[in-house]
Order: sequence, then C-alpha cells, then structure tokens
Amino acid sequence: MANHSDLQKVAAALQEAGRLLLLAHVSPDGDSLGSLLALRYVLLRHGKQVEVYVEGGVPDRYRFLPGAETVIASPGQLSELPATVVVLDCGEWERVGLQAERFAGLPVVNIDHHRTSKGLGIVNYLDSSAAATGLLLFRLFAYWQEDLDPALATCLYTAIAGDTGFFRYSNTTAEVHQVTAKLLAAGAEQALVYENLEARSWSHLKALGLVLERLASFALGKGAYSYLTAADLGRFGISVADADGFVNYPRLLMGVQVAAFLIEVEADTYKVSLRSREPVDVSAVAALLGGGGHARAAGCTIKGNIEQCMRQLEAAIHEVSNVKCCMGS
Ligand SMILES: [Mn+2]
Repeated sequence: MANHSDLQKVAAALQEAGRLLLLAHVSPDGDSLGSLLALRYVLLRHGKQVEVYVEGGVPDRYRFLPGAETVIASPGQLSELPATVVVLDCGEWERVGLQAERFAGLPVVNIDHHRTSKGLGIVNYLDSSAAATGLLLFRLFAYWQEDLDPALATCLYTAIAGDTGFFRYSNTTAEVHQVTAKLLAAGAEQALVYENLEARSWSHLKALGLVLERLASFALGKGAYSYLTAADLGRFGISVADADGFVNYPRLLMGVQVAAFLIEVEADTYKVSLRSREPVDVSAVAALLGGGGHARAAGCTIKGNIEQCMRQLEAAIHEVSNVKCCMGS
C-alpha cells in the first residue's frame, strides 16, 4: 500500500497546477484511457486547463469514453508547454511516446501501479498492489470528496474492469469490488463498457484462428506461446492494436506457468506480451529484456526472428525462475 502522504503530495501538486498535460503509455488500454479521461474530467471541474495526449489516438473500442474525442493524437497538435505533466499507468518515458527532454524542468506527477515503476515525477503516487491506476485515482477523488456521476464512474469502471479482466484476475481484491460497487451505484454504464471492450472485428477473429493453430509449448511444457508476423498482419488486415488480447489464449492452458504472445512490429522486432501463474514473475523476465509490468502481466520488445526471440525469452525466464527451459514445440 502506498504512503498516504504520497497521495496528499500528488493531490497538492495537481491543485497548484493551472495547466496540465496528461500522458499514459503507447498501445493504450482500458486502464490508461479510463484513468486519463477520469482525471481530465475532475481537473476540468476544478477549473484547470487540461490536454490529454495519446500517441496514435484512441483505439476505436474506447471511443465511447466520455471525453475521448478531445484526446490529442500527434505531438504537433499539443499547445505550448504545459505547467505540469501528469504520467498515468506508466513508469518509463520511453513508453509515453514523447521525448522526455521535452519536459525537462517541468514539474512531473506520476501515478502508477506497475511493479517496475520507480517514479518519474517530482511527486509520485505508486502502489504496485493496486489492480489498476483507476483505483489510485478513485482514492485521490475520495480524498478530494469528489462527487461521482455516470461519466466519471464509467471512466473509472473501464479502468478497473480493463486491468482485472472484468473482475476475474488474481488482482481482483475486496477493494476492487467495494470501489466498483460505488461506481455502479453512481451510474457507471457497465453493459456499454463490456460491449465495447469485448467487441472484436472479423479480421481479429480470423487472425485468432492462426494464433490458435500456432500454439506451441516451450520451457519443458511450463510455457505456451504463439505469434503473428508482419506478413500475417498484412494478410488479415489487422493492426498491432487489433491483436490485443491474443496472449490470453496460451494462458488458458491448464498447467501453463508462462504464456507469451509475440507480434512483429517491424522487421525482426517482436513486441512480447507475457502472462503468468505462480511462481514466475514476468515483470522480472520483462525487465531483463528491457521491458516492464506486473508479476502476472508484463511486456517487452525483442529483436530477432521468432526462434531467436523465443531463445532470449527462455533464457530470461530461466534466469529469474527455477523453470528449466529448452526449446520445444
Ligand atoms: Mn494499468
């Protein structure tokens, strides 16, 4: 549990700011977008000037979120430098998609729940035991005694539902359910959130067919993985963002401790999503490969063809756990 004084310091820093720029990570998910738009909503209530930047814009399935239409998608559209920068759901500048130098000398506030986060800001509110950044914002808004309304509750619900797999993952604590009950009581549009977050395109499901066909084991059967190449993406007409969630399929296999999904984002460069069960800490695996995340869900980027990437992944898993690795399929 994070220190309450960290929450108070973050609250004070936000209240002192006049103009703010809110940032999260590239490949935005429900938690990052729900959190960005929830904080925007509350800061506007407080009379602040707020800009939200998401590299590449808001993916289609999140466009229903209140305020999504205001999100700035390219750096050129940002107004003058803001007075205060807030980084949500992210602990590394590299993942924000903007040059850190751009913000040199500006006060930075960081609110995050990734285990690998060290704190980017002058003030930081970090709690890796929290299921979602949205939960940290709920605590901040409770501290400010903010009124919840349907728009704000829907943003926070999206954040928490997104990072808990709709309340199924092991991070779904009593606090998650208690907070969610308050969000529903305030009018969070849960059916709308579910329909949008779970909707998939034809091309996504067709590509899933290939992902399932390619399922293979590694690490002596303790791991399962699949992958898509850049050529596959072209064939199915899907983007890297459309391939979101494929890692959950190898994770479904009984007895599998580590699930991996690799997607070729540029020639011989794979973005790797990792999921795990006890005892493997995939945030440590990802950190060894230059990435980060949580114990049960993490990611990194690896260079090489699929066999080379898998060898690096196995070596990293071997280094952080007692799972004995060898390539198999
Ligand atoms: Mn998150």
